[in-house]
Amino acid sequence: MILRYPMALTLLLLSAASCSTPAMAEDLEEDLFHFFDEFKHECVRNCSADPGPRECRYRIRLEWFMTMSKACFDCPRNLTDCFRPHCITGDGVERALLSVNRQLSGPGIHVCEGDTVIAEVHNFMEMGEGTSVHWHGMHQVGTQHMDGVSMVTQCPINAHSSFTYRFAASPAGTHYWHSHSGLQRSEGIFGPLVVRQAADPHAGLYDTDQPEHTLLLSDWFHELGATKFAAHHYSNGDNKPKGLIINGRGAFAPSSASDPQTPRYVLRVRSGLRHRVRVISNAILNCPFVLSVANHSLLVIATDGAPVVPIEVDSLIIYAGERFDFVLTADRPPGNYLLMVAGLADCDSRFTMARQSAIVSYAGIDETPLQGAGNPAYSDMLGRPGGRQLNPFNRAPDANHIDVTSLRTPAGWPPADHLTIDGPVDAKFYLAFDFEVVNNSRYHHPAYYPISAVRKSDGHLYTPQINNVALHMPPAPLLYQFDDVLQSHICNNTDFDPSLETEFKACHHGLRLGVNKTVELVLIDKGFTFDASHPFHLHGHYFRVIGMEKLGKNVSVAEVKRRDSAGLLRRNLDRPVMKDTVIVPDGGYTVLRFRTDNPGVWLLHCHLEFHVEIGMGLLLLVGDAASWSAGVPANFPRCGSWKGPGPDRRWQQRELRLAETHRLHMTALGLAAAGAVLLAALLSVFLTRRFGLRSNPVQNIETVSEAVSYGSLKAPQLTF
Ligand SMILES: [Cu+2]
Repeated sequence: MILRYPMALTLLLLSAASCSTPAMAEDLEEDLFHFFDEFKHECVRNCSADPGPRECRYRIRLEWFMTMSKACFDCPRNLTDCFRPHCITGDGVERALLSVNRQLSGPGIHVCEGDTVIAEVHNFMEMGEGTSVHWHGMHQVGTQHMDGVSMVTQCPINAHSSFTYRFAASPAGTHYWHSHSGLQRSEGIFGPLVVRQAADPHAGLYDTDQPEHTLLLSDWFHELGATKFAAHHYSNGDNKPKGLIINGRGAFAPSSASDPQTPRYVLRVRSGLRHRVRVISNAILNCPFVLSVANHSLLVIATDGAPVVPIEVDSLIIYAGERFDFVLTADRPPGNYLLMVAGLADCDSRFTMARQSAIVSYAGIDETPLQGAGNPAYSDMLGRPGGRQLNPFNRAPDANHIDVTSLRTPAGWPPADHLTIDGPVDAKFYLAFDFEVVNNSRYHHPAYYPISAVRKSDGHLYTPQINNVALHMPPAPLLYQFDDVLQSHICNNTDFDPSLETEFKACHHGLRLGVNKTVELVLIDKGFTFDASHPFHLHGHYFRVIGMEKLGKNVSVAEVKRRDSAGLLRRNLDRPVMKDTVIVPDGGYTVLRFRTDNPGVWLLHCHLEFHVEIGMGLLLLVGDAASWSAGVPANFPRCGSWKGPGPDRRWQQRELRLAETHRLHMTALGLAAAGAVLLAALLSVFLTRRFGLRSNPVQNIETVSEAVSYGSLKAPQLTF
């Protein structure tokens, strides 16, 4: 025991000496974190010149971290410090977060259509929570078990474990990835996913398409999402985001005018060139973003990955989960211009005025003087007054407010006509939602604090539900453990049982659909309780948005049905836009059509985190259970048995080789520094232990699965 300390000290000194060489610092960094540079990854390339396909490997490390941590040193007083490795600034306000590779946003994945994405997700979250990653926009044809929805398509990845996603990058376009477990998306687990294509129908409209021109927008709390969630659902905490970030950066109002501000994201452009800009909304709460660029117009060319007939606007509104691509032509006098994003609804001037900007900086112009200036007033960030706006918020369209039903898919696109939806409709469903006044047993104890006994100001909770049913997640992934889920707990209410208007119901909310059918969904936002807006996202498919209309402040299902019978619902079948996320006007409807050409269990849900978390979703069960599980590998991790597939073998081999190289390298340095064989051997033992620890997450699944049995599945007791 006594001897150990001097030895440890010697080793510490030695390793400190070794670390002082840049090469060693780099190796340690590579070894402990394996972070990749999103802009220099080998798969970032010109997809016309080099379409591939390639195998693109990524390592994603999820862990708790802090904004403005010690890694930020003297940021923001010293601006350079704000760009140090692992310095996550957010909007400059200190908070705990879940980080991906100690970055915010998580690193972007930029590939070409048809590449295989191989993403190894390591769960280093110390609080022990499970996780999963959803590839928002990927259709996962034939690989539905890679869709990343906990308890639908996979078991959560346990703490101290890893899981490798492997799927074909398709369809092309601007997408993103985010955690699909609990509230982790609100804590920071999200990043861009851009799939470029060899033959883009709009290639002639832009000169550059750089990964650096991808903008991931998010509302941003100044506390944990979990704290905000608990405060809002169990007490009278609000659900209004304070801040907003663009690519993980931004400046929040400082406490005094002399306080320096954290830097905003800089979008570098070149005079005279047309730049393709890709925008993604990771909105967590009801915070639609209006985006505009000072003195520049936006030529919108795609949404949710799919091309649209180009349309020029002054601003666009993007809802949670949506994506828009536009061409920004640098045709103004060289200078710095603000790209402005302002939050509407729960982020507007009645509440938090959440807003943020990025700096569009022309080549040769220094943007640093602007960095200290902070954001303009909220009212100056809403787009040019009287300007043309795409995707308006809760209002009827007119010449200056163009909703997405006015967008058209370019003629001849997509090349395959599998999305034809103008044939007969095989099945039609009305899906109506609102914040229902029901005694939600999760948040209102029926005896101690029923909804009827709690004042609104004390946290009386309205429950967002679809067809008066809350989606309660199954206790095992339906996709391949269908028989482990009680069939009686799968339900829906497409007949609108009136008793459920006042009685809370939760179940594995599901709708069975046949394969290769044309399905029409009429989404209705009844809008009686609040003026909210719910963006709906469908996994595994594109849909066509064929109709959308705001009918009034609110509307009943009966009224929409009556109008439909009378032929009064708007339907356009002339090249309607392809999307996977769409808004439903409050007090109105949106009509979608899609082909059920991708069998599996697919989530259709509101993309606001607090809403889906308490059940505003529906599972589309396309085809039969036997066909779903046939596509899932036999050794895929199961819930309740914890038998895992182990790591990707080739990846692991590469890891072992890498570790071996480091061992040799570090041993050699140890020898040189100490000049003693004995010490080198001790060092080697020390390092072996260290590296043994490092590779644990990779090996963990197998070790645990062989050693431990976790017993049988039990469904929790709820109101079914
Ligand atoms: Cu919602």
